[in-house]
Amino acid sequence: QERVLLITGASSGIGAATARAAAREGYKLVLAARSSDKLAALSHELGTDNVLTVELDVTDMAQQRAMVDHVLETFGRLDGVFANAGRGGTAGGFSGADHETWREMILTNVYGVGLTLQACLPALKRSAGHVLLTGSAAGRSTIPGSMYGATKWAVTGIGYNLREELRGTGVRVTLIEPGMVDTPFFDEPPEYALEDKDIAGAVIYALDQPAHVDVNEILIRPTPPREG
Ligand code: NJP
Repeated sequence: QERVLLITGASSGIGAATARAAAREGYKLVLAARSSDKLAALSHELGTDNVLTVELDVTDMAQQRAMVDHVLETFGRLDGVFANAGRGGTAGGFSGADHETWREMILTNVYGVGLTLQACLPALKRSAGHVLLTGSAAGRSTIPGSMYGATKWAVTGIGYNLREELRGTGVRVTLIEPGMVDTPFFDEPPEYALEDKDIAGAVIYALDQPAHVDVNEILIRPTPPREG
């Protein structure tokens, strides 16, 4: 039976690259983000009938629940959720950053992940499915003045606490923790960075392990350039 994978933040970057990789692996896909035009273009590119696109703002619980209802009506099951939607922060540190940007970022990166989980967990428990979360290397280290990093520390905590809550259900939880990835997340390309498909490969690796293998977390950083 083909497995059904839902990806939030599927309209660009890591989420879109994961959709491409998962389509090659034969997954049925649910692609969710706010930009329905980009999702439609990606679905067209994938060229398969096994794709459902859903316009979703992860901060809206009614939309999250409607999405899961739509998934179950369409595919009858849900096997994996990649809670990947997220946004960056703003310069200025704790003394001076724009606090309205903080609000949007915390709502998207932390609250939105919680809502995706709450909406999806009943279906995932039925299928003994898999939760994957886009944390960050920034959720494992310190960045001076970074509220963004703090939101990703929260995602690390969600992963750990969720795994304990789900113990005995068969549902696995994997934290995907990228360093810099060259995606539209950045206005300017980073000096050196991973590619979005590098992260997609890690997601597929974790998903494709046999049921007795629980990949807890994958931390991936770009290799610094050779000197000299
Ligand atoms: O960035 P980008 P990435 N509701 O901007 C969606 C983390 N990360 O792929 O809604 C629903 O290409 C947005 O879609 P749209 C990062 O924190 C990155 O790099 O249409 N969706 C788009 O599909 C994030 O968690 C790096 O605007 C919402 C997607 O999120 C994840 O990787 C390093 C939304 C963002 O795609 C993917 O980011 C790292 C909302 N309210 C962690 N708000 C890196 N790039 O270096 C945004 O450690 N989206």
